[in-house]
Amino acid sequence: MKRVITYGTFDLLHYGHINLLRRAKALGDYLIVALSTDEFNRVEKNKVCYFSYEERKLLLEAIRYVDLVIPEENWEQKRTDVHLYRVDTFVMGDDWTGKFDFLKEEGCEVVYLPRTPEISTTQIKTDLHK
Ligand code: C2G
Repeated sequence: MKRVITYGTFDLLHYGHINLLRRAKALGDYLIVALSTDEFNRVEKNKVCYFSYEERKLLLEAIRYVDLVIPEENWEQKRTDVHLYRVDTFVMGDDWTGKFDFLKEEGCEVVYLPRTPEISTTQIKTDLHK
């Protein structure tokens, strides 16, 4: 049972997120998504989500690739999460390349996957505003 984890806000869920989650799940048997809480988004990522944590969690739990959704409340929890959840592989989109390599020290494989280029929540909001 190979366990994979990834982190993110996943607001205005779109096919770029789904592409990431599908490929992350393909790297193992069980995919955990650590979902940024509203507080973490606001304070640490300067993001105001359209959907609340509970709504974003509901959406993610409906995705066939996702096995468990946990809260992401701070930047530091990754180091303990990988032990707490017995994670084999940590996955992020390649906009984060290099940023989480320290997790290799915790015995975790670190994989950065290419982002889906043409879609983003910002782009969606801009287009809808036109
Ligand atoms: N993503 C992607 N392609 C896109 C948009 C997003 O592959 N077109 C990926 C991102 O690279 C990330 C995941 O989908 O791996 C979630 O994206 P966000 O919700 O924007 O996550 P982010 O704000 O980068 O938060 O501690 C890590 C942070 O919580 C990551």
